[in-house]
Amino acid sequence: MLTRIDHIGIACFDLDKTVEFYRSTYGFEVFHTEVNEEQGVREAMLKINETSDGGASYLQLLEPTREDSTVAKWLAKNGEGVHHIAFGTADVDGDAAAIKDKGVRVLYEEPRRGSMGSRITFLHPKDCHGVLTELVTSAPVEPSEH
Ligand code: CMX
Ligand code: CO
Repeated sequence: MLTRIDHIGIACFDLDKTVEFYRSTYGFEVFHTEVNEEQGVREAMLKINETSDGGASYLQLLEPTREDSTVAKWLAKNGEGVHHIAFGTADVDGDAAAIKDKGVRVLYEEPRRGSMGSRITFLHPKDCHGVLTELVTSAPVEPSEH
């Protein structure tokens, strides 16, 4: 069951400048940063609120680390902006299988590693009315250095 908005993924050209915009404009602080080489991104997670299921909701600011990454390709075509939405679930495997059975393309055979040790998969935007949709099961971990 999808129980929350885990994050909104926002693609940007310059992560440090974008982090500074969210800090100085809204007062959102960086909760966690990491590089995910498999996804080809350097990212910052800004925690917006905690939720009643023990999870949280974040903004995920994404800067590409290489030209051939999905985010670099998307930025070249669209410029900066909202790239995807992610729903949180306690069971990404079960929810992905159930959604696949409804005829929506699930992009990964098995969930892959996402932010902060989470397990993630994606649904094809063309099957979701134009919205690239991620499913996330969080890992119960402490924030890392940033
Ligand atoms: N939102 C909505 N539509 C999108 C999209 C997005 N983010 N990215 C691509 N599309 C659309 C394109 O506009 C295009 O539509 P048209 O044919 O009408 O022009 C179509 O999908 C195909 O796009 P493409 O540019 O040819 O891109 P690809 O098919 O190579 O890749 C996708 C699209 C969804 C398969 C790829 O982006 C993907 O695998 N995404 C999942 C991984 C990811 O996004 N990782 C980065 C974030 C990591 C994280 O959140 O942790
Ligand atoms: Co994401």
